[in-house]
Amino acid sequence: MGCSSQLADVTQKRCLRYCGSMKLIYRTWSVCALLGVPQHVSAQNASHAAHHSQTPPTAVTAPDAPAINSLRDAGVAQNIRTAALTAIAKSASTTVAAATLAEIEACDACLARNDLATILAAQPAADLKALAPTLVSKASDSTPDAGKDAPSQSPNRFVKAACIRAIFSLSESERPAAAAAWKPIMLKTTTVPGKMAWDPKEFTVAPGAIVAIEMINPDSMLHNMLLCSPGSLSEMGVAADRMSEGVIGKQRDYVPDSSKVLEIMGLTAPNTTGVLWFIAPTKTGTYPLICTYPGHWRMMNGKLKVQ
Ligand SMILES: [Cu+2]
Repeated sequence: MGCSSQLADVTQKRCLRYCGSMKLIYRTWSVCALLGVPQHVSAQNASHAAHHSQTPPTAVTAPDAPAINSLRDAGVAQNIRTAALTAIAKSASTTVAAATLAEIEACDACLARNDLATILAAQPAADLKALAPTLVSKASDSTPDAGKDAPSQSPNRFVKAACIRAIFSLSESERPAAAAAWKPIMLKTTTVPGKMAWDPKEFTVAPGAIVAIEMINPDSMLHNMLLCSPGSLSEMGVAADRMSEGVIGKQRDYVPDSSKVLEIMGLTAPNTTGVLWFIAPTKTGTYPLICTYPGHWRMMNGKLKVQ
């Protein structure tokens, strides 16, 4: 066998191997197409994907931004979150309420925590009553937040606030006895149309108090409300303004990626009401309340005095 025929032989073998691989890839692809196998078909996958991969079950994508995780990120419509939670609940043969609580616990300090708490509180009373013993035990768990010197940002406080909020969404006669000891401070403010302001804008609460702020938005603009670390108003405001430049800011509801953001009431549409339940910081001080919609913070800020 000459040199040229050897070369032809090798080339032919490679070609056959290549064609074989392509056929296999094509056949696999065709079978998948025929079976209609989507990328994230099962709820189990949805749950798994939500926590362990970059590709969430119901991703909102944009060309120059990472995929949004419907269970962890801000800027996701509530119906998308609810669909993901419903899929998880179905696969685990549990209620959406139980699945949502599990996600809140897995969330730690994720940007979706208040939205998830809203979904939990909106679940049917029968499901919340069934979950009540768990909600009470988690709400009463004082381990990480106990004591004056405990960190004021323990992620556990999000779980506690969500559980208390869910219990208080039940009518008084439906609540477990333990709830009688909880005295939430119900605060209310209204956005002033065209003024980029809240009325009122200053509140005082005790350290560690259970607080609910309701923000009624009769304005024609979107507004949010973030509780941030003392002295961080300008830093958070500038960070928020910077988020107006790319699509990521919009996707994240203009919530700066900072540990100084303590509590998040997401963007609240015109003529709707936002609600934020939280456990007040254990450290006394003046905590800024900020609307981080770009351009709003200089005028639209307030104070939560913890004393
Ligand atoms: Cu605003």
